[in-house]
Amino acid sequence: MDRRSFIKSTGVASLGMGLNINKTFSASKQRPSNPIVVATWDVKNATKKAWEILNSQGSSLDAIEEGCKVEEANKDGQSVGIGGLPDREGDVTLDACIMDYKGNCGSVVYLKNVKHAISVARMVMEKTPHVMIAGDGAKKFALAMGFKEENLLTEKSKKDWIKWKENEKYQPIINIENHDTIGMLAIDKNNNISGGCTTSGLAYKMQGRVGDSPIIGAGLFIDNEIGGAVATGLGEEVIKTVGSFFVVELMRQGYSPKDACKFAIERIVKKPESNYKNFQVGYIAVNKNGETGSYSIQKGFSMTQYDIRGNKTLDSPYYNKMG
Ligand code: SD4
Repeated sequence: MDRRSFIKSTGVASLGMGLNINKTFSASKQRPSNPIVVATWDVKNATKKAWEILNSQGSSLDAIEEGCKVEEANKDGQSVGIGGLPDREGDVTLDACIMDYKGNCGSVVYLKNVKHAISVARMVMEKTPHVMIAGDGAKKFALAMGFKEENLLTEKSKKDWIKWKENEKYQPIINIENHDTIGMLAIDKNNNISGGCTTSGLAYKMQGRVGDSPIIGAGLFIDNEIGGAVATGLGEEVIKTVGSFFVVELMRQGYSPKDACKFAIERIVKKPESNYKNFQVGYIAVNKNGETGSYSIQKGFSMTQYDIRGNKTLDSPYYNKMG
């Protein structure tokens, strides 16, 4: 089944193209008939876990946390949780954030030795008066909350890092094909939207570097009246355009999720002297109707969607047709 028939389009989308600037999303009172979860890249085990929770009356927030945890615990995934590729000094550092349907959010930055960064982010949201906690403080907080300290650098990631050190290319390598940083959006049976994002960031990043993934508005944004969006790829470019917030605000103006993602990608590639051919950014989005969409700069991005029709990974439309 191709994406066009898989993702139902509405008149609202085309009407909204650049016209309804101040219009509140007109279909926001409609309820989706089923829960739905979408995630960046091919992460069917993660969407399956989230779907099980959604389908048994669980909240979108629980679905997001448990779904993201599947990838964080997967040692073979080299851009999230345990097994994530380290920074240049060999340290694995995690960034994550979570946002619920009430507009609450929590985030951890530069977290070491605790694999479930998404759960720590949720604890920041629920147990502290703050939104972001970083570095040593984040780890201290996690351990105080009962999280287990463990070595996140697997033998495979250590080997890859040692090999990388032979040349030590200063530029981060943007592997556009095999990311598994996970950004996830879910709507539950009560029609409430939550989202999360968790990553070990760019492989071999400078020590202390933080990407878009833990930054609310850049890596993730949820507005329960409108929808949600989450980003993957070169975080610096997402931060510069406050990408996920932008996608949600475009949906508020009436853009379909796919068109909103496309517009936000074009904002990046059309910047003066953009070197977009050398990096990847991808967005996925869902609106209050349960319509979904994605768009990326390069070929190779995908979105996994689990709804009543099943668990499917869909190739994303993309901007750079020249390769
Ligand atoms: C970052 N956006 O740290 C993340 C990396 C990523 O798939 O998404 N990788 O910039």
